[in-house]
This record gives sequence, C-alpha cells and structure tokens, in this order.
Amino acid sequence: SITDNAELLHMVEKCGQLNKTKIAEGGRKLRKCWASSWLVLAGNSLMFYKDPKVTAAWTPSGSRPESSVDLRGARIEWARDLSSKRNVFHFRTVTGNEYLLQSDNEAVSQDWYQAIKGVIQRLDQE
Ligand code: I3S
Repeated sequence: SITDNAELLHMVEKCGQLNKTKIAEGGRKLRKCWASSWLVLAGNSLMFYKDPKVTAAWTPSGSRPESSVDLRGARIEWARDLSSKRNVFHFRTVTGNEYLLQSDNEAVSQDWYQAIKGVIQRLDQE
C-alpha cells in the first residue's frame, strides 16, 4: 500500500555528482581511488550511487546505493592538506570510515559541505 511504501522512502534533501575517494575503513587507511559518484542526502544518511539514477524527490530504500553512511556523530571539515585537488572536504563517520569529496566547481563543493554539515548539526542537537 501507499502507507507501507511511504515508510520505505526517504525525503531527499540534495542530490548530485561529486568526486569521491574513501581513505579509511573502520580507522584503517585505504589507498586513494578517486571516482565520480552520485550522492543522495536523505534523512540521516548520505548515500553513494555509481550512476545518477535516483533523481526524484523521493528515493525508495529498495534502490540500493553502492554504499550509505549514517551522519549521526559524523565530522566534516575542509581538507587543504589531504589532496592536491581543490575544493576538497574530509568526512568521517563515527565508525571510522573516512572520505574525501570534491568538485572542481567551488560553489558545488560549498553547497555539499553546508548541506552535509547542516544535517550533522541537526542530529547533534537531537
Ligand atoms: O595523497 P596522495 O598519495 O598523493 O594521493 C594520490 C594518489 O592516491 C594517486 O594514486 P596512485 O599514487 O595510487 O597512483 C591518485 O591518482 C591521486 O589522485 C592522489 O592524489 P590527489 O592529490 O589527487 O588526492
């Protein structure tokens, strides 16, 4: 039913393309591997998709992202020392997964930084 389905849907706050590399998994350092990723910021989660498939205002939780991170307790900061690329920010989950996210377009990077930071701050206040 519609109601059942609604419980499987997350409201999408923002979606779009960024360059991404995971640099740590559970605190263990990983080798950088930059790749383009489709990001969907919805609810308490940031989801990463390979392709920009999910563009609607609502994303069914059935369309499985490549990976998804819980933003509760996460940290975000601009990272000028961790990459030679510009407009890079560093993102770390409570579980010790770390990512660098980047766009050559400064405004795009700024918007994502603010959007993710906003969700983290909201969750901090709960
Ligand atoms: O921090 P690093 O080691 O300079 O990162 C660069 C490397 O990961 C490089 O890969 P290999 O050294 O495995 O070939 C990547 O191609 C670069 O993109 C990384 O540096 P940037 O500055 O682009 O994050």
